[in-house]
Amino acid sequence: MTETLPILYVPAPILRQKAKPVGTGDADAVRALAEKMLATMYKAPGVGLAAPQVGVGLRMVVLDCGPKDAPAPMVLVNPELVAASQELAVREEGCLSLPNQFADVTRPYRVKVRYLSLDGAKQEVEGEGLLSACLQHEIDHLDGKLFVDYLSILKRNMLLRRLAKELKAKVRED
Ligand code: GNR
Ligand code: NI
Repeated sequence: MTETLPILYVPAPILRQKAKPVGTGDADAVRALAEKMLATMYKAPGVGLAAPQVGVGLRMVVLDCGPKDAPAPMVLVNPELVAASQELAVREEGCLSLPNQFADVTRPYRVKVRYLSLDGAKQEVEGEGLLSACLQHEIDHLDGKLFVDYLSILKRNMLLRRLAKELKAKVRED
């Protein structure tokens, strides 16, 4: 079994910082990190995970938006949003860094993302629905952005206060 990594919660400062592009030199380390990130994501469980959520300030994300009975892991190195539809969609989102908190978020319905595979090959993926929301949510993490940033100040503050209260209660439990 692959080692999993602790997931950082808001307000960990790295979640608000811009992650750095993955260089060409660190192929083995990046491959090892990808494997640990996938194991961490599946264990959580979640449909995506960005490196800053496990304390690594690199532009790398893992995703699996496939059906449960057919795992479809993806690793995206240096992903970039290159196109987004005019059409928008509302979806309930959660985030492993804001456990148990959910809210409706409006984003482009369809997006195109360019990235490098673990082999350094240029790739493109187009997604709609859950995959689209997930791609955007993960790329946001690399820019220090969280889904609560799309909410009204009132909703955001309510959610962040509830999170702080629940995390405090959780620490008292341990
Ligand atoms: O598990 C997750 N579910 C989810 C649902 C809707 C839109 C985005 C996501 S990503 C999230 C995991 C996570 O926090 N990734 O950064
Ligand atoms: Ni997230």
